[in-house]
Amino acid sequence: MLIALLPGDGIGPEVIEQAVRVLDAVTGDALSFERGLVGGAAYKAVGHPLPPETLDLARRADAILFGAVGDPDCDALERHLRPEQAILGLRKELGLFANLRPARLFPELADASALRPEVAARIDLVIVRETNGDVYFGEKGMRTTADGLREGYDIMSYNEAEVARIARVGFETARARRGRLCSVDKANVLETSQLWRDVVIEVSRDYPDVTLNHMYVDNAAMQLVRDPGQFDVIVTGNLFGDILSDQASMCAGSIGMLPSATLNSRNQGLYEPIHGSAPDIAGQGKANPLATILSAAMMLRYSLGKAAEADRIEAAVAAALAAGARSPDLGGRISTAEMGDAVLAAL
Ligand code: GGG
Repeated sequence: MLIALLPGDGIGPEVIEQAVRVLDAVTGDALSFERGLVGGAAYKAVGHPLPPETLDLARRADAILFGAVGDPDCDALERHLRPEQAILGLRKELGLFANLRPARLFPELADASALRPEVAARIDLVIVRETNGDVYFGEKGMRTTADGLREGYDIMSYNEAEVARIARVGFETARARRGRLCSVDKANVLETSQLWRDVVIEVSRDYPDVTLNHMYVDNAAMQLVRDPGQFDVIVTGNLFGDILSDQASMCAGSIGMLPSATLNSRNQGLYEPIHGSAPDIAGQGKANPLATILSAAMMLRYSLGKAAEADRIEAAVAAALAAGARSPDLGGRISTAEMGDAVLAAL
Protein backbone atom coordinates (compact mmCIF):
# COMPACT_ATOMS: atom_id res chain seq x y z
CA MET A 1 0.00 0.00 0.00
CA LEU A 2 1.37 3.37 -1.05
CA ILE A 3 1.37 6.25 1.43
CA ALA A 4 2.06 9.76 0.15
CA LEU A 5 4.10 11.50 2.83
CA LEU A 6 3.74 15.27 2.65
CA PRO A 7 5.64 16.74 5.63
CA GLY A 8 5.35 20.40 4.57
CA ASP A 9 6.61 23.27 6.70
CA GLY A 10 7.71 24.19 10.21
CA ILE A 11 7.15 21.32 12.63
CA GLY A 12 5.53 19.21 9.89
CA PRO A 13 8.67 17.17 9.05
CA GLU A 14 9.45 16.55 12.75
CA VAL A 15 6.03 15.17 13.63
CA ILE A 16 5.78 13.13 10.41
CA GLU A 17 9.12 11.47 11.22
CA GLN A 18 7.74 10.14 14.51
CA ALA A 19 4.52 8.93 12.89
CA VAL A 20 6.54 6.98 10.29
CA ARG A 21 8.59 5.30 13.05
CA VAL A 22 5.35 4.18 14.71
CA LEU A 23 3.79 3.03 11.42
CA ASP A 24 6.91 1.01 10.59
CA ALA A 25 6.75 -0.65 13.99
CA VAL A 26 3.12 -1.75 13.69
CA THR A 27 2.87 -2.58 9.98
CA GLY A 28 6.31 -4.08 9.23
CA ASP A 29 6.87 -3.70 5.50
CA ALA A 30 3.17 -3.58 4.52
CA LEU A 31 3.38 0.14 3.67
CA SER A 32 5.63 1.89 1.19
CA PHE A 33 6.21 5.61 1.55
CA GLU A 34 6.85 8.15 -1.17
CA ARG A 35 7.65 11.74 -0.16
CA GLY A 36 6.32 14.85 -1.85
CA LEU A 37 6.96 18.58 -1.56
CA VAL A 38 4.11 20.71 -0.30
CA GLY A 39 3.48 24.19 1.14
CA GLY A 40 6.23 26.75 1.64
CA ALA A 41 8.87 24.03 1.25
CA ALA A 42 7.51 23.29 -2.23
CA TYR A 43 7.27 26.97 -3.14
CA LYS A 44 10.89 27.53 -2.14
CA ALA A 45 12.08 24.44 -4.07
CA VAL A 46 10.02 24.62 -7.26
CA GLY A 47 7.96 27.84 -7.16
CA HIS A 48 4.52 26.40 -6.33
CA PRO A 49 2.95 25.21 -3.02
CA LEU A 50 1.27 22.23 -4.69
CA PRO A 51 3.50 21.03 -7.58
CA PRO A 52 1.97 18.69 -10.22
CA GLU A 53 4.27 15.85 -9.06
CA THR A 54 2.82 16.10 -5.55
CA LEU A 55 -0.74 16.13 -6.85
CA ASP A 56 0.04 13.10 -9.00
CA LEU A 57 1.54 11.27 -6.00
CA ALA A 58 -1.53 12.13 -3.89
CA ARG A 59 -3.84 10.77 -6.61
CA ARG A 60 -1.87 7.50 -6.91
CA ALA A 61 -1.57 6.89 -3.17
CA ASP A 62 -3.88 4.73 -1.09
CA ALA A 63 -3.71 7.43 1.59
CA ILE A 64 -1.93 10.70 2.33
CA LEU A 65 -0.17 11.54 5.57
CA PHE A 66 0.21 15.30 5.79
CA GLY A 67 2.21 17.37 8.28
CA ALA A 68 1.46 21.09 8.23
CA VAL A 69 1.74 24.10 5.95
CA GLY A 70 2.47 27.73 6.70
CA ASP A 71 5.69 29.72 6.48
CA PRO A 72 6.17 33.35 7.52
CA ASP A 73 8.73 33.74 4.69
CA CYS A 74 5.78 33.39 2.31
CA ASP A 75 3.51 35.98 3.98
CA ALA A 76 4.04 38.54 1.24
CA LEU A 77 3.26 36.16 -1.64
CA GLU A 78 0.12 36.43 -3.74
CA ARG A 79 -2.65 34.31 -2.27
CA HIS A 80 -2.46 31.52 -4.90
CA LEU A 81 1.20 30.93 -4.04
CA ARG A 82 0.82 30.87 -0.27
CA PRO A 83 1.58 27.56 1.51
CA GLU A 84 -2.00 27.16 2.79
CA GLN A 85 -3.21 26.88 -0.82
CA ALA A 86 -1.61 23.43 -0.91
CA ILE A 87 -4.02 21.90 1.59
CA LEU A 88 -7.00 23.68 0.04
CA GLY A 89 -5.89 22.48 -3.42
CA LEU A 90 -5.49 18.87 -2.27
CA ARG A 91 -8.94 18.89 -0.68
CA LYS A 92 -10.52 20.34 -3.82
CA GLU A 93 -8.60 18.32 -6.43
CA LEU A 94 -9.21 14.99 -4.67
CA GLY A 95 -12.77 15.82 -3.61
CA LEU A 96 -11.83 15.49 0.07
CA PHE A 97 -14.95 17.07 1.52
CA ALA A 98 -15.49 15.38 4.89
CA ASN A 99 -13.04 16.34 7.61
CA LEU A 100 -13.48 14.25 10.77
CA ARG A 101 -11.91 15.77 13.85
CA PRO A 102 -12.33 13.65 16.99
CA ALA A 103 -11.74 15.42 20.31
CA ARG A 104 -11.53 13.35 23.45
CA LEU A 105 -9.68 13.79 26.67
CA PHE A 106 -7.14 11.13 27.56
CA PRO A 107 -7.84 10.79 31.32
CA GLU A 108 -4.17 11.38 32.11
CA LEU A 109 -4.43 14.86 30.58
CA ALA A 110 -7.20 16.24 32.79
CA ASP A 111 -4.70 18.70 34.26
CA ALA A 112 -3.73 19.98 30.77
CA SER A 113 -7.27 20.89 29.70
CA ALA A 114 -8.36 24.52 29.69
CA LEU A 115 -11.51 23.36 31.50
CA ARG A 116 -12.20 22.27 35.08
CA PRO A 117 -11.25 18.55 35.33
CA GLU A 118 -14.83 17.38 36.00
CA VAL A 119 -16.06 19.27 32.89
CA ALA A 120 -13.10 18.24 30.71
CA ALA A 121 -13.55 14.59 31.62
CA ARG A 122 -16.81 14.54 29.64
CA ILE A 123 -15.37 15.64 26.28
CA ASP A 124 -15.68 12.91 23.65
CA LEU A 125 -16.98 14.28 20.38
CA VAL A 126 -16.33 14.35 16.65
CA ILE A 127 -16.49 17.52 14.59
CA VAL A 128 -17.49 16.77 10.99
CA ARG A 129 -16.27 19.77 9.04
CA GLU A 130 -17.13 20.35 5.39
CA THR A 131 -13.93 21.15 3.44
CA ASN A 132 -14.85 21.72 -0.20
CA GLY A 133 -16.97 24.88 0.06
CA ASP A 134 -17.74 28.01 2.11
CA VAL A 135 -15.70 31.22 2.11
CA TYR A 136 -12.53 29.20 1.52
CA PHE A 137 -13.56 28.46 -2.07
CA GLY A 138 -16.04 31.22 -2.96
CA GLU A 139 -15.14 34.14 -5.19
CA LYS A 140 -12.70 36.41 -3.43
CA GLY A 141 -10.80 39.53 -4.19
CA MET A 142 -9.84 43.08 -3.40
CA ARG A 143 -11.54 46.14 -4.91
CA THR A 144 -11.87 49.85 -4.35
CA THR A 145 -15.16 51.34 -3.16
CA ALA A 146 -16.71 54.46 -4.68
CA ASP A 147 -15.20 56.35 -1.70
CA GLY A 148 -11.73 55.10 -2.64
CA LEU A 149 -11.49 52.60 0.25
CA ARG A 150 -9.83 49.20 -0.22
CA GLU A 151 -12.40 46.44 0.26
CA GLY A 152 -11.70 42.71 0.54
CA TYR A 153 -14.40 40.13 -0.09
CA ASP A 154 -14.83 36.35 0.21
CA ILE A 155 -18.13 34.97 -0.98
CA MET A 156 -19.69 32.35 1.31
CA SER A 157 -21.75 29.84 -0.66
CA TYR A 158 -23.06 26.31 -0.32
CA ASN A 159 -25.38 24.43 -2.65
CA GLU A 160 -27.84 21.84 -1.43
CA ALA A 161 -25.87 18.86 -2.78
CA GLU A 162 -22.77 19.96 -0.86
CA VAL A 163 -24.76 20.32 2.34
CA ALA A 164 -26.61 17.02 1.87
CA ARG A 165 -23.46 14.94 1.40
CA ILE A 166 -21.72 16.34 4.51
CA ALA A 167 -24.96 16.01 6.47
CA ARG A 168 -25.03 12.31 5.56
CA VAL A 169 -21.47 11.90 6.87
CA GLY A 170 -22.59 13.60 10.07
CA PHE A 171 -25.60 11.32 10.49
CA GLU A 172 -23.60 8.17 9.67
CA THR A 173 -20.88 9.20 12.16
CA ALA A 174 -23.50 9.84 14.85
CA ARG A 175 -25.26 6.54 14.09
CA ALA A 176 -21.97 4.68 14.67
CA ARG A 177 -21.45 6.50 18.01
CA ARG A 178 -24.02 7.69 20.59
CA GLY A 179 -26.70 8.66 18.05
CA ARG A 180 -26.75 12.44 18.58
CA LEU A 181 -26.00 15.02 15.89
CA CYS A 182 -25.73 18.77 16.47
CA SER A 183 -25.79 20.86 13.29
CA VAL A 184 -24.00 24.18 13.78
CA ASP A 185 -24.85 27.19 11.63
CA LYS A 186 -25.69 30.87 11.81
CA ALA A 187 -29.19 30.59 10.34
CA ASN A 188 -30.43 33.72 12.11
CA VAL A 189 -28.11 35.84 9.94
CA LEU A 190 -26.73 33.92 6.94
CA GLU A 191 -28.58 32.71 3.84
CA THR A 192 -26.11 29.82 3.42
CA SER A 193 -26.92 28.74 6.96
CA GLN A 194 -30.67 28.86 6.33
CA LEU A 195 -30.18 26.50 3.37
CA TRP A 196 -27.81 24.40 5.52
CA ARG A 197 -30.48 24.00 8.21
CA ASP A 198 -33.26 23.19 5.71
CA VAL A 199 -31.16 20.53 3.96
CA VAL A 200 -29.96 18.94 7.21
CA ILE A 201 -33.61 18.61 8.28
CA GLU A 202 -34.47 17.01 4.91
CA VAL A 203 -31.61 14.49 5.22
CA SER A 204 -32.60 13.72 8.83
CA ARG A 205 -35.72 11.91 7.54
CA ASP A 206 -33.41 9.05 6.46
CA TYR A 207 -31.97 8.82 9.99
CA PRO A 208 -34.91 8.49 12.41
CA ASP A 209 -32.59 6.73 14.89
CA VAL A 210 -30.34 9.81 15.20
CA THR A 211 -31.39 12.71 17.45
CA LEU A 212 -30.80 16.01 15.68
CA ASN A 213 -30.54 19.47 17.17
CA HIS A 214 -29.42 22.81 15.74
CA MET A 215 -27.18 25.40 17.34
CA TYR A 216 -25.92 28.82 16.28
CA VAL A 217 -22.14 28.86 16.02
CA ASP A 218 -21.69 31.54 18.69
CA ASN A 219 -23.73 29.49 21.14
CA ALA A 220 -21.83 26.33 20.12
CA ALA A 221 -18.52 28.03 20.96
CA MET A 222 -19.87 28.91 24.40
CA GLN A 223 -21.42 25.47 24.99
CA LEU A 224 -18.15 23.72 24.06
CA VAL A 225 -16.49 25.42 27.02
CA ARG A 226 -19.48 25.28 29.37
CA ASP A 227 -20.35 21.62 28.87
CA PRO A 228 -18.57 19.74 26.04
CA GLY A 229 -20.08 16.49 27.28
CA GLN A 230 -23.43 17.45 25.70
CA PHE A 231 -21.96 16.89 22.21
CA ASP A 232 -21.60 13.59 20.38
CA VAL A 233 -21.15 14.63 16.72
CA ILE A 234 -21.12 18.20 15.42
CA VAL A 235 -21.63 18.77 11.69
CA THR A 236 -20.78 22.19 10.36
CA GLY A 237 -19.33 24.22 7.52
CA ASN A 238 -15.70 24.84 6.64
CA LEU A 239 -15.07 28.08 8.52
CA PHE A 240 -17.10 27.28 11.64
CA GLY A 241 -15.53 23.79 11.82
CA ASP A 242 -12.01 25.17 11.48
CA ILE A 243 -12.55 27.49 14.44
CA LEU A 244 -14.59 25.17 16.68
CA SER A 245 -12.10 22.30 16.34
CA ASP A 246 -9.19 24.46 17.52
CA GLN A 247 -11.35 25.46 20.48
CA ALA A 248 -12.26 21.83 21.17
CA SER A 249 -8.58 20.88 21.13
CA MET A 250 -7.81 23.04 24.15
CA CYS A 251 -10.72 21.44 25.99
CA ALA A 252 -9.02 18.11 25.23
CA GLY A 253 -5.64 19.21 26.56
CA SER A 254 -3.70 20.65 23.63
CA ILE A 255 -3.92 21.34 19.93
CA GLY A 256 -0.98 18.92 19.75
CA MET A 257 -3.36 16.07 20.58
CA LEU A 258 -6.04 16.30 17.86
CA PRO A 259 -5.79 14.14 14.72
CA SER A 260 -7.99 14.38 11.66
CA ALA A 261 -9.09 12.49 8.58
CA THR A 262 -10.43 14.13 5.44
CA LEU A 263 -12.27 11.68 3.22
CA ASN A 264 -13.69 11.72 -0.28
CA SER A 265 -16.53 9.63 -1.67
CA ARG A 266 -14.05 6.84 -2.59
CA ASN A 267 -12.87 6.70 1.05
CA GLN A 268 -9.43 7.85 0.00
CA GLY A 269 -8.20 9.98 2.84
CA LEU A 270 -5.79 12.71 3.82
CA TYR A 271 -4.66 12.44 7.43
CA GLU A 272 -3.14 15.33 9.33
CA PRO A 273 -2.84 16.85 12.78
CA ILE A 274 -5.26 19.77 13.12
CA HIS A 275 -2.39 22.03 14.18
CA GLY A 276 -0.43 24.16 11.78
CA SER A 277 3.30 24.53 11.15
CA ALA A 278 4.13 26.39 14.42
CA PRO A 279 7.15 28.21 12.95
CA ASP A 280 8.03 29.62 16.38
CA ILE A 281 9.08 26.17 17.64
CA ALA A 282 10.14 24.54 14.35
CA GLY A 283 13.42 22.62 14.42
CA GLN A 284 13.71 22.73 18.22
CA GLY A 285 12.31 19.30 19.05
CA LYS A 286 9.48 20.91 21.05
CA ALA A 287 6.52 19.80 18.93
CA ASN A 288 4.10 17.18 20.23
CA PRO A 289 3.90 14.41 17.57
CA LEU A 290 0.87 12.68 19.12
CA ALA A 291 -1.72 14.37 16.89
CA THR A 292 0.18 13.07 13.85
CA ILE A 293 0.69 9.62 15.35
CA LEU A 294 -3.06 9.48 16.10
CA SER A 295 -3.75 10.67 12.52
CA ALA A 296 -1.66 7.73 11.29
CA ALA A 297 -3.89 5.45 13.39
CA MET A 298 -6.98 6.97 11.74
CA MET A 299 -5.35 6.32 8.34
CA LEU A 300 -4.90 2.64 9.20
CA ARG A 301 -8.52 2.39 10.33
CA TYR A 302 -10.33 4.40 7.64
CA SER A 303 -8.29 3.96 4.46
CA LEU A 304 -6.16 0.85 4.89
CA GLY A 305 -8.47 -1.62 6.64
CA LYS A 306 -6.07 -2.13 9.54
CA ALA A 307 -8.26 -1.49 12.58
CA ALA A 308 -6.29 -3.76 14.90
CA GLU A 309 -3.07 -1.87 14.16
CA ALA A 310 -4.90 1.44 14.71
CA ASP A 311 -6.12 0.18 18.09
CA ARG A 312 -2.56 -0.75 19.03
CA ILE A 313 -1.28 2.75 18.26
CA GLU A 314 -4.08 4.43 20.20
CA ALA A 315 -3.49 2.17 23.18
CA ALA A 316 0.26 2.91 23.02
CA VAL A 317 -0.40 6.67 23.04
CA ALA A 318 -2.62 6.26 26.11
CA ALA A 319 0.06 4.10 27.78
CA ALA A 320 2.82 6.62 26.99
CA LEU A 321 0.73 9.39 28.58
CA ALA A 322 -0.07 7.16 31.56
CA ALA A 323 3.68 6.56 31.98
CA GLY A 324 4.14 10.34 32.27
CA ALA A 325 5.34 11.31 28.79
CA ARG A 326 4.67 15.05 28.43
CA SER A 327 5.84 17.41 25.69
CA PRO A 328 6.00 21.16 26.47
CA ASP A 329 2.42 21.81 25.25
CA LEU A 330 1.27 19.29 27.89
CA GLY A 331 3.33 20.94 30.64
CA GLY A 332 6.36 18.63 30.30
CA ARG A 333 9.87 18.75 28.89
CA ILE A 334 10.37 15.75 26.64
CA SER A 335 11.33 16.25 23.00
CA THR A 336 9.45 15.32 19.83
CA ALA A 337 11.69 12.26 19.33
CA GLU A 338 11.40 11.24 23.00
CA MET A 339 7.60 11.31 22.70
CA GLY A 340 7.99 9.03 19.65
CA ASP A 341 10.27 6.78 21.77
CA ALA A 342 7.63 6.65 24.53
CA VAL A 343 4.93 5.50 22.09
CA LEU A 344 7.28 2.91 20.55
CA ALA A 345 8.20 1.63 24.00
CA ALA A 346 4.52 1.23 24.84
CA LEU A 347 3.65 -0.66 21.64
N1 GGG B 1 -2.08 20.34 9.54
C1 GGG B 1 -2.99 21.41 9.42
C2 GGG B 1 -2.42 22.61 8.73
O1 GGG B 1 -1.39 22.56 8.13
N2 GGG B 1 -3.14 23.70 8.83
C3 GGG B 1 -2.76 24.90 8.17
C4 GGG B 1 -3.89 25.55 7.46
O2 GGG B 1 -3.73 26.64 7.00
N3 GGG B 1 -5.02 24.92 7.37
C5 GGG B 1 -6.17 25.46 6.74
C6 GGG B 1 -7.36 24.59 6.97
O3 GGG B 1 -7.28 23.60 7.68
O4 GGG B 1 -8.40 24.90 6.43
